[in-house]
Amino acid sequence: MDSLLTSFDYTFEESRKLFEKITLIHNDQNLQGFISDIGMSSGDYLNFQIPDNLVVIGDLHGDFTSLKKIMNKITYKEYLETESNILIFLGDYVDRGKYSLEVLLSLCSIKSQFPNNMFMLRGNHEAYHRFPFSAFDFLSDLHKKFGSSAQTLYSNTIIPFFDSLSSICEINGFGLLVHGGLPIIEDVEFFKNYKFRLSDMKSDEELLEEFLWNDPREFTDRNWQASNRGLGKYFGINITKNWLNHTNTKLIIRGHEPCMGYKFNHENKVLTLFSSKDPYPKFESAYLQISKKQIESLNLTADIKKFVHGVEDVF
Ligand SMILES: [Mn+2]
Repeated sequence: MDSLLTSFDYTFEESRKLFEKITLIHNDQNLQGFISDIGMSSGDYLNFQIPDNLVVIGDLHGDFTSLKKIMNKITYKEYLETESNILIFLGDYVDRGKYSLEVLLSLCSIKSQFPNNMFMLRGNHEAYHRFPFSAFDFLSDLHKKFGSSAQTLYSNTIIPFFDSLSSICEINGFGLLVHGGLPIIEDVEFFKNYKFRLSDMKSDEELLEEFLWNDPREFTDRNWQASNRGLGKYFGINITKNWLNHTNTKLIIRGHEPCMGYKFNHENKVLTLFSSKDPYPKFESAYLQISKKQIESLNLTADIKKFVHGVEDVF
């Protein structure tokens, strides 16, 4: 586990090189469209068959302690040695917590060791340059660490790294993993070529904004309403049911909202995971670890809570 701690000692040059290395890995994977026997990558879209084991981690927000605890609990090196085991992060690595850079560099270091089965999805906090918001502290953290070179590192290296992150992961027959939530899709024509649409969101601002910013809400008299966040929308259960029906999946797994580690919405068809604790003392942190067998024998999506583990052993 100590290799994660080395992220605290990275110099400016080492940080720059690591970000550039991972950006290249992402761009290569997207170009080749192939990751492993069970996965493919195409632009913003990752697509897997159900893996032998799946670990999903929610928002970290600069919480290095929670990251380290989770990596210890899953014994990540042994876990990732087997390429059919997949580890996916749901985005929001930076801001709010004390160790945004260290969390990002640790994740990049894991990705460089296990490029084919560890994946970082993009959160709204990794898209500030596309959809600005007020709580973006990451750049000022970089200034504290690297002084006047911070802006160059951010503009020339970190923005291209953020842009290289995929935003969506679909696991066939199981679910969709995304940071925020479902976009408001009311025209069923969308689903005829949805995989293509999901792979090319660089040119579809609205779709990307909604995947990164939307939240589920419990209303049934309408499909959506404006979000209090100022970006994205609140989506209702009809949007969720429609998506799952048309994509032959059972569940949406997303982060984006602090909660007591996890919560369900939309008749247990939307699972929220939140994995940050230090910046959110009133909430709990958790992660999902589930095997292929367990996925295939899930009768009710609510049963997935048996495989959600508290980072602090609170449940
Ligand atoms: Mn978020």
